[in-house]
Amino acid sequence: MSEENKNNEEYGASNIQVLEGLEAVRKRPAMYIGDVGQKGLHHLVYEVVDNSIDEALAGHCSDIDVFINEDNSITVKDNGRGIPTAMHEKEKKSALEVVMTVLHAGGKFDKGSYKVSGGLHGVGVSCVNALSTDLRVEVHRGGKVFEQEYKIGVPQYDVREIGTTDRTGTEVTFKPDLSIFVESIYHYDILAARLRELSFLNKGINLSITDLRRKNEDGTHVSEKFFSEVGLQEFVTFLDSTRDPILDTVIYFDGEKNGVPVEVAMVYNSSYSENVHSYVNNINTHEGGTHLAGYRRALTRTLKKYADESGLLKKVKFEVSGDDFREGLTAVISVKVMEPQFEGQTKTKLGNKEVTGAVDKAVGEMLTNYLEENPKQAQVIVQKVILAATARNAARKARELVQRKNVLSGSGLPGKLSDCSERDPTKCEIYLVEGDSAGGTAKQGRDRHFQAIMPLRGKILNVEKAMQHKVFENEEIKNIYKALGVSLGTEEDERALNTEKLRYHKIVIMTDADIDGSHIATLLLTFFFRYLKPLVEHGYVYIATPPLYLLKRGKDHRYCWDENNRDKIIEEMKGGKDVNVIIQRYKGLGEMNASQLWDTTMNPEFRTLKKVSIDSAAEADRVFSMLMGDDVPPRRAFIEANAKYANIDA
Ligand code: 0RA
Repeated sequence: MSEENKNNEEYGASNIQVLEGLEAVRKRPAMYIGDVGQKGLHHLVYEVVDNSIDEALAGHCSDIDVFINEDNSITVKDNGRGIPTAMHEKEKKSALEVVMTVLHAGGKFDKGSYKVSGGLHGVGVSCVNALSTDLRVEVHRGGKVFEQEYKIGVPQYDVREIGTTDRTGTEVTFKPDLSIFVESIYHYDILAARLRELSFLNKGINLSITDLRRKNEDGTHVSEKFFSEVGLQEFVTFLDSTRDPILDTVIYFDGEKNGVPVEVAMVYNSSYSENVHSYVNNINTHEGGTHLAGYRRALTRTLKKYADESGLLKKVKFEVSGDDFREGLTAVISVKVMEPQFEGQTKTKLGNKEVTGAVDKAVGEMLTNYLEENPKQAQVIVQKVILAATARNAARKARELVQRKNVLSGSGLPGKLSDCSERDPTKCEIYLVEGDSAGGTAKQGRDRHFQAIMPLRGKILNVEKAMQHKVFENEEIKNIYKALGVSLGTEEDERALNTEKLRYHKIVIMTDADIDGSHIATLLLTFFFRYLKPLVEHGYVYIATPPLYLLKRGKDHRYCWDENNRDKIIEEMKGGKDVNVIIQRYKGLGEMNASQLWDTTMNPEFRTLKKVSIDSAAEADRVFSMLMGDDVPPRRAFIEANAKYANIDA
């Protein structure tokens, strides 16, 4: 066989492999990017940005700019070295084409570099390419500009030179394939939150986002820049910006232990909740893992030792537990691991055993130094721990009372619950309804076969401001636990939640479409986020969307959910004639009768339920503490900015 033929054959073979790889991605996109909803759609952007972050971590890139283009496509531009364009020996095509079309090819070129980014699914840019109807890459490298375009991952021509340049970098523009994704719109806020998070996690990189679909009043496009000089120190301060700090500095470590880069920052505030966020290779490890274990071990050991030696614990008559050291603690732990093993239900739990020791060492050292150098602050921490231990002791008693009552009261279901007859939790729904009167309507309107109704009286407790024992003593909250069938954790881990006996896989919050209703929904969401988080993470929590208007013209009755829709329907109903359509504005659920409520809000065939999800645990944490905290101005600003999403008449 001539050399040329052989090459052709290899070229053909590698092309077929490429097509097979990309085909696999298109057949089972969820396997590669998690899902094909809003998360997956945004994940495409992270996947591309991660490549640029890697280039920055390798020390070759300082600026990464993201654009949401007018047609809802995305451009990610960096000033790195540019993806190599030379012929790739084995594949017999440009390295650029290989990176863009072969699964997992991205990182393999640059052996020396510390490739730790690469996203949760770590699939690389080729996967984004396979899931895009159109993708264009432009590389500035060696004084030349190169480009290549693809359709659903298939190159439209060989990599070509299109000009000269005096800079280096890579620019990728892609348009998601909407025959694959069920969501199509990019949300500025979601992308901005992730870029902000990335800026904190990777100090020294200039990140920006620009929304070319929207303009400010002054004519410029909506845009933000993110840059963090001091990394996680700024992150914890940002997370705690609406809480009251009790220390005057951030406790911080940045270095390498046992060959593992570890960065940790922590602060204490006057609240009762623990907010520890952990990251591995820039991925939020929701389920924790070995790095978190190392952190907790060192925190408890070091603080306990200090507290014991200080003699401050002498007066405390009961055992101080690990939890007591973490009340009011906000911390971020970020490690970079070469070959991370991700475990757990959502693959966000770090399994690498060697990391525990590394983080333990780092945190032990950081805290020991801090306590030695800051005796006044150390006192403040120990006092806080004693307070927490005292409260926990009281909480334990309250909880035991709840647990005993659960056992004693027969079926253990609250009297206010109108249960459904179905017993398979996957088919069951529970509506948490604002007020007894709406509860009554919902009870009449529901399908009692699979829908349970639980009316809630007025405003439930603001758990953000309450000590744990107050939460467990609260009647309304006890009833929710009982109705759901989840039990409170045991003493070792108070926040552990037993969800095996969960009685409903849809938990629907149904409140009035007014300011009070939104407030009640927010209080409930705060409670779910802080005390029943696994239910939110599993996607069991929903928000009902009752209609805002009923339009009547004779026998023609129509519902609508927003103003635009209302005006359109009015025109339709008029049919060009000058008749005035009757408009009824619903403020409360109570204004609807049972069949209207069923038709519009509860009937699975017609209703819209909003699934509650946590895109960024850190951002959710900050928002909840802000919404439920004492500081009014940031709350007002948030509500004003988001009212349009929530149908609130502010
Ligand atoms: C491999 C090798 C080199 C650069 C890159 C990958 C690279 C990839 C991406 C993806 C987005 N932006 C990027 N920037 C760079 C360079 C190897 C060298 O120049 O020696």
